[in-house]
Amino acid sequence: MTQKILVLNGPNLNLLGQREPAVYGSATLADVQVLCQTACDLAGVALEFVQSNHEGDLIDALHRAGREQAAGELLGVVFNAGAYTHTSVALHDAIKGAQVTVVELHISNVHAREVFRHHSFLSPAAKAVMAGFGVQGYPLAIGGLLQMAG
Ligand code: CA2
Repeated sequence: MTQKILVLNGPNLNLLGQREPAVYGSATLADVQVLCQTACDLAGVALEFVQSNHEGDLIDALHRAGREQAAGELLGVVFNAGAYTHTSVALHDAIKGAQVTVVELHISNVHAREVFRHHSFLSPAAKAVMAGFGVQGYPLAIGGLLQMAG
């Protein structure tokens, strides 16, 4: 059975490439999906790529991912929760409750930015954290998940 990786993107990431190129670069979310697909193709795993602006949808996706991981169908999740990173106890609880392997990802180096971006509710529940590699962080995080699973 081909295993799968879920790349999950939170609020406003659908705007990637359209604004704030100095912070996030000029690649669009569609470009990011191509980067992820290429990394997964090379590794022989399937990719599910999801973006939602809604916290509840992200929680549902994590619960589903936990069930799929328990069934041996999913290796883990690369999760850019956007600004919910800094606000959401519910997403923290969802990662813990679903017992799903999550790599927390940020395009920018959140620690070099405003103080309100320095705290993450997700990091204590995540297996690993990646920040500041731009959109290349996505294939790097996929590689990390594969190494951990391997
Ligand atoms: O660096 C990251 O990937 C972030 O998760 C991105 C979030 C931000 O709130 C986090 O602190 C760090 C913002 C995502 C919204 O991205 C936009 C992209 C282009 C234009 C406007 C927003």
